[in-house]
Amino acid sequence: MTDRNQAKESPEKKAAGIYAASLVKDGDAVGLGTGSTVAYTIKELGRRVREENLNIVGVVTSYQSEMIAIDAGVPLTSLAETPRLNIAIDGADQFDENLFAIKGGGAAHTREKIVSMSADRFVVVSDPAKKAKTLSVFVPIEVMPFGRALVMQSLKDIGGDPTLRAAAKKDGPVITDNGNFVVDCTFGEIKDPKELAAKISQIPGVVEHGIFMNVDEVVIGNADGTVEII
Ligand code: ABF
Repeated sequence: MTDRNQAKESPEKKAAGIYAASLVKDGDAVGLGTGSTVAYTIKELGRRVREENLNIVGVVTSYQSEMIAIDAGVPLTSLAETPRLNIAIDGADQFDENLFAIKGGGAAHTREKIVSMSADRFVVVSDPAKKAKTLSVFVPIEVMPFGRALVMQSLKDIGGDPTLRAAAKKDGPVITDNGNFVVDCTFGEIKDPKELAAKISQIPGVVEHGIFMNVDEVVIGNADGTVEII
């Protein structure tokens, strides 16, 4: 990756990302998430492959992570070849103390959900700012372009305020790695993430929403390099 593609250094994200790489064991198949926090994990795994002869295979969740993993020298495979993973590591947009999380700010949550659900252990890496008492950030929803009008109306019907995500610096919508649109929908404070997840999943045209209920632990990095695990 060129410098232009690199996110601003964050000591908190770095601490969490690097610590999570230490959870990966020799022989593991590893799900590699998307985003600036897990990018530290992928690079650290590459270092361990080179310097410690760590023998692993990774499954990526996006083209972005694929490029970082190739650059870092992490050997890759696919879920078709390796359907069961030992561990998956990924970022999040927000999480609560019950380990419900919202993901999809990077428009990769459908693959992230498939990969994380294929893993025996799903670890989220984060900076402290993403911890919330109650989830409240917008829920990213990947939507089949053909169904977008119905999805937008149905989200309003269940109390949401949906916006079609626009591509940065371009006219037109964001297109996911799967060729779909993303609708970002605010619901205010999400008191019951499970119930909301079920309601969104019922809408025809919804490919996948960004509410995750399968997080096993969250590694929160601090600026001094330490981590907290919940
Ligand atoms: C992905 O990257 C997304 O699901 C989530 O939206 C985002 C996390 O962002 P970052 O680690 O860049 O803060 O995991």
